[in-house]
Amino acid sequence: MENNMMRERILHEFESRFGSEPSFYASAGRINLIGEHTDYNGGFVFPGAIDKVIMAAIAPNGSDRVRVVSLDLDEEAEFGLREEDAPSQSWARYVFGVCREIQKRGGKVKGFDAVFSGDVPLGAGLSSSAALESCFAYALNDIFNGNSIDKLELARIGQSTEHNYCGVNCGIMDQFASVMGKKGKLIRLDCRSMDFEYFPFAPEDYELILVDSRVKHELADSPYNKRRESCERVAGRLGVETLRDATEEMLESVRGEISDEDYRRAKFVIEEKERVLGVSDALKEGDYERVGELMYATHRGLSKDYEVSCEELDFLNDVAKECGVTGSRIMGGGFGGCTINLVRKDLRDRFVETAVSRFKEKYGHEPKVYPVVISDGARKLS
Ligand code: GAF
Repeated sequence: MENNMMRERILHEFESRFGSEPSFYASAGRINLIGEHTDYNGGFVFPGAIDKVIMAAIAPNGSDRVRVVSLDLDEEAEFGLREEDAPSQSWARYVFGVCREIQKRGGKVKGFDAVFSGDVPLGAGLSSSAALESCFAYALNDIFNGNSIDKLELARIGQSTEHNYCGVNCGIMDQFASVMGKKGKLIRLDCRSMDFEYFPFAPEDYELILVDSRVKHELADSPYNKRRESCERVAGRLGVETLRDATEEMLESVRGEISDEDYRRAKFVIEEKERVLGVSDALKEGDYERVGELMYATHRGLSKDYEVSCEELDFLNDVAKECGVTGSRIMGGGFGGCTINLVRKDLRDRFVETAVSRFKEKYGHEPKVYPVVISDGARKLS
């Protein structure tokens, strides 16, 4: 949806429901070039914000109540700002969680009215939830706190919202990318030190294409949390804080004492850490073929060792390989959603046509295809 159209619809709804004059904020979904399930292991990730956003109109209402409308779901929630006021709708818990996490950090939140909408596809692994959290965290920091909370803390507010109000024990990658994203730039983030570097990403001969299997991915109560538990168990066994500090040799030395499943989970994470560093070097040298090889290796690891793929995503990965696509892999938490594909521009149309027709032939519905446009993260709209 064009952002202007989205804004018009939101404004129309806001005016007819609340009658006051709102400010507008937006934050983005994200992609990740490489570095999957490494964030909660203290490793490296390589995300960027995209041109798909959650946008909200917000105005203080002088009360201690929050009234929020989700335009896309056509639902409204109203809640207070104490812990016992948590709303029951799962989408509203993201907004409530952000309010509470700001308050827990000593920040201010008073009553407000809000209407939001978005074009980040839900359950596609593009982190619509981080976009929603970041949008409200950024807005409430601006409206009630004079922007005194720094941006990294805004990302942490979103992450704590997931942990404490939404049941997902996620890492920091999605919220970080959503808050810190910059147009045309990917971010290599070290999730242990939180040091980060922006990498311009605009290769002349390649583009990034997402192919969405439309297998819905839902991280709450999913095996996502179990993956994290496996990693923490192995780190505990090795006596290190996170698997960031583990090596293949260390893992081999305890192989007989841990389950085969935990062994494979940890093996993936240790290998993935090296792949992200390999991609950073390859990007600096403009070696996109090497970037692609590492992406395929990540897919194999996510599918065979980390076991977060599914038949449809493995199929899309195979089709990409057969078409000669440079790099392809499942992206995000897994269990459905998209593959991310690094495709030579001259191959783009043939790949997209083949992927869509072969997928439809096998699964009876077309996958969705999105070109990736690396864009700005959380912001106030003028
Ligand atoms: C999800 C989580 F929210 C992230 O923190 C990250 O772990 C990702 O899965 C896997 O890399 O998007």
